[in-house]
Amino acid sequence: LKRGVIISFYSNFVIVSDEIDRSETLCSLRGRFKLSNIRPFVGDKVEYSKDHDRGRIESILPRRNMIEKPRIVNVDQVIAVFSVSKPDVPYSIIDRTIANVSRSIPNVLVVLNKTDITDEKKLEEFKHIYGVYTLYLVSAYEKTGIDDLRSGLKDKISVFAGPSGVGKSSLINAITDLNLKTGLISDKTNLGKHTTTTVSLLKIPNGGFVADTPGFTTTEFTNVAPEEVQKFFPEIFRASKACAFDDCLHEFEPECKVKELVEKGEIPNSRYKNYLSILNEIKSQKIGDVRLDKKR
Ligand SMILES: Nc1nc2c(ncn2[C@@H]2O[C@H](COP(=O)(O)OP(=O)(O)OP(=O)(O)O)[C@@H](O)[C@H]2O)c(=O)[nH]1
Ligand SMILES: [Mg+2]
Ligand SMILES: [Zn+2]
Repeated sequence: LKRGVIISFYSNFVIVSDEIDRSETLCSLRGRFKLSNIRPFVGDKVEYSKDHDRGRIESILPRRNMIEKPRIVNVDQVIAVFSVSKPDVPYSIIDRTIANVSRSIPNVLVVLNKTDITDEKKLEEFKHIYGVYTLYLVSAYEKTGIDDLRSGLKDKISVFAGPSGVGKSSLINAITDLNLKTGLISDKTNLGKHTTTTVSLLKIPNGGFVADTPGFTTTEFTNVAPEEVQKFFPEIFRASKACAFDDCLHEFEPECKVKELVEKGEIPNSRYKNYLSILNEIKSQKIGDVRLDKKR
């Protein structure tokens, strides 16, 4: 049996990209597999058999993780894309977005796009605030930083996320060879009338896959415990180990390392402020929940 990754999903078929030579095979879900009642998703690592040009999925290997809307499994990292010029995305939205995506996929890389229209002062500020992350400063227009970014994506499944208009699709176009995207479906088969039912993984020429996800980014926080919020701020979480109290939330507690580092300017003020804002939002939700419970 061969192994590969499901890169797109059609009504009764999937396209599998081979693990070794990356060749694409149209695979059916018939046979033994269909009986097992497990639905495959984009990103699934599969075993498949091949007879002439047609393939058949035989089994799905265990999944490592899953994101919803759109559904993708086995995601290695999220590429959180922002701009601070046209649109000038506020740091509060940037921090909420990063916090939110890192709930499902802890490995977050940060990209600042549109550096061609961003002044030096804003660039430096962004680098200072988000230096705790693996950071790429790029321009999809001028194609600067694209090779670096592409090497950060090599051999991985990366999902792009971020506010509307920051240039996610433009960057994905710059990174991938878009001719590959539709090649198999439109040229070699008669599946033209089938439309994709979910997102597709796009091949990066040097290795790896990317997915564009307009719907992935929400800024709502539900089902998060107050003590979890700091985990979405790596510099705060790191410092928290040196707080006097194990359950320190870095608000009013004494001997708090986080507050000390904020005062020294080693943790950016905006990061701390946005941490507190998410924390308080979650706490007020909890209070709301308790009140509801009492009424019942
Ligand atoms: N100046 C400049 N403009 C850019 C750059 N990259 C993208 N744009 C422009 O920004 C606008 C939005 O780009 P998209 O790639 O559609 O943004 P997106 O993040 O995919 O947006 P959604 O699909 O709505 O989430 C377009 O007009 C692009 O031409 C860049 O590097 N520099
Ligand atoms: Mg887009
Ligand atoms: Zn603390």
